[in-house]
Amino acid sequence: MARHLITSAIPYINGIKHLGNLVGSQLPADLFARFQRSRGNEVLFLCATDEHGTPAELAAAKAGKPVAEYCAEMHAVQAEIAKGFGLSFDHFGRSSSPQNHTLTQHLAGKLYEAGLIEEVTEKQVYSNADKRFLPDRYIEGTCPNCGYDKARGDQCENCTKQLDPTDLIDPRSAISGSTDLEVRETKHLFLRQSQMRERLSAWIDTKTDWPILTTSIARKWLNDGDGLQDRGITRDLDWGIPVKRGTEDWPGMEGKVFYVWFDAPIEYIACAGEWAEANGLDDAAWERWWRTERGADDVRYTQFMGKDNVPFHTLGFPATIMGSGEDWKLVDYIKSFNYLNYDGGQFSTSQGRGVFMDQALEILPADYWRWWLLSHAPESSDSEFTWENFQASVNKDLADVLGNFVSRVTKFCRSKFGEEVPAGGAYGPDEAALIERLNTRVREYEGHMDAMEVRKSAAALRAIWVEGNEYLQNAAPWSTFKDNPEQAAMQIRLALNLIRFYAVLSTPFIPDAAASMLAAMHTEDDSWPDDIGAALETFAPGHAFTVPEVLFSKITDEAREDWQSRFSGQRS
Ligand code: B3M
Ligand code: ZN
Repeated sequence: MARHLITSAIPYINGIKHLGNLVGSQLPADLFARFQRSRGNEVLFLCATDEHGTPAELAAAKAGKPVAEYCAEMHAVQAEIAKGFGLSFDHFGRSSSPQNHTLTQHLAGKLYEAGLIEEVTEKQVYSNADKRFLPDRYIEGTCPNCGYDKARGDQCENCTKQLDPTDLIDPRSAISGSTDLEVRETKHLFLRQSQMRERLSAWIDTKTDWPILTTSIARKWLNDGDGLQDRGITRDLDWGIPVKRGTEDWPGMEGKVFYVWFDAPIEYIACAGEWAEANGLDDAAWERWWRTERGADDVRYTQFMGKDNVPFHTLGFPATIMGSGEDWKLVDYIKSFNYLNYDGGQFSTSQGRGVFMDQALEILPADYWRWWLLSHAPESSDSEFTWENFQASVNKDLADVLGNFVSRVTKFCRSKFGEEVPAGGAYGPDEAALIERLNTRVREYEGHMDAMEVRKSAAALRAIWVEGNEYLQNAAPWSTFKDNPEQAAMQIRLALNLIRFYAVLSTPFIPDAAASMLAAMHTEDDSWPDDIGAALETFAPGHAFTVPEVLFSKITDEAREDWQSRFSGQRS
């Protein structure tokens, strides 16, 4: 049995995420976690809210709440929505947890001992109007790289370039809008990433199986003139993890906190500790996932994230854990995604453009969204959500292909044989041929799922559903029934077995519908079909079932138009 540690990029606390965020990290991570569990592997799937830094402070200020209170509330909100989408985290933690405080301070201490942290007196932007230093996102201005006029002090949202606040052209305070800014001296800690350039480069070179998107971004940062610079890991903020080395105070760093991008990835580790605590387990229980000397050597660790997060995961976080000199597990595979666009433009949290996770669940069940998003995941390039495409895909794939199959088979059986698996006949050459085809397709599906080829997996699954429809169409039990009821009974028995088989295979994509299918078939047997023939003889004659409610309703043109106009403007 393999052991999979799986993490999704941890979403910022500052509001509800849009569907583009979802498909770029949490959702494909869930697909992979569910698949590995279905295969009988041991999985620890972790996610958390990213609670520090300027995004949290700004959002709390906007909501008129103390930041700790705001974070606690938003964590609960995000956890609830994640549940609504069927995201099967083993734990949904918080980067503000005591575990993360301790571990972040501990790792900073180790990096300091290893000579990888430098104390630098630097010049920073100070706002006279706001009477404070303005780090990162508290400063907006024009990007020196692409000219975008709403670039933030840490990164340009438009061209993804990482920035320092002092790089911005025409800077202004994001708090007050004031341009009365001056540069003052203040002391900060820098992680000497540049010292680790060769080690990181050699490590990336071994990752020949990683998506090009991941390695090309990593190489760009390693090799560009401005690549792998030493990076400031402290900030002048109230909210965050106080700067300490281990448990000791750090002289000169009073009142400062670690930079959010320093402590956020460390939460991947701390979250395992939170998971253990929440489940009454001891330290050994989580360390076997994270410490190579305590069993994590045989763990396969996969991270999921959008492309803008790749530099921090290929370079920043590995520099932290390698540099500590301790036996932390390094990531084995980074699956990264391009962007999902929305109806001719970009999804935007700041502008409230597109469909957000809470709104999506208000209008349709999670599985509709899961199916569309995963089957259109922005893997090799950016992809686009349009309402027409969404409607077509839901209506065809889910309603016509899968839903209709389940409904036809169960209703036909009920009308001719009653609500139980009928006896009579034996599988013949047509059934053997179907089993053969399904065998090829299921092995192909497994291959794509193992490789995290999300779109190809969806296409393979759909092809498996189509096989059932084609079989039914050719077998035509509704006509065989007249002359040869035994033959029709056998065909329907196979089709009823296919419903369970489809539920099992489809669970990673559409868990709620799959659960309804298993419930309709009165079974809890969700074992993976290693042997297709055997899987299609699970139900003995006489096994009872219930005709289920409609699995997927079609999206009407009226509903589509209604949503189209409702979501065209700003989120209210
Ligand atoms: N919170 C950015 C994002 O949500 C950031 C990811 C942290 S992963 C350690 O896209
Ligand atoms: Zn830019």
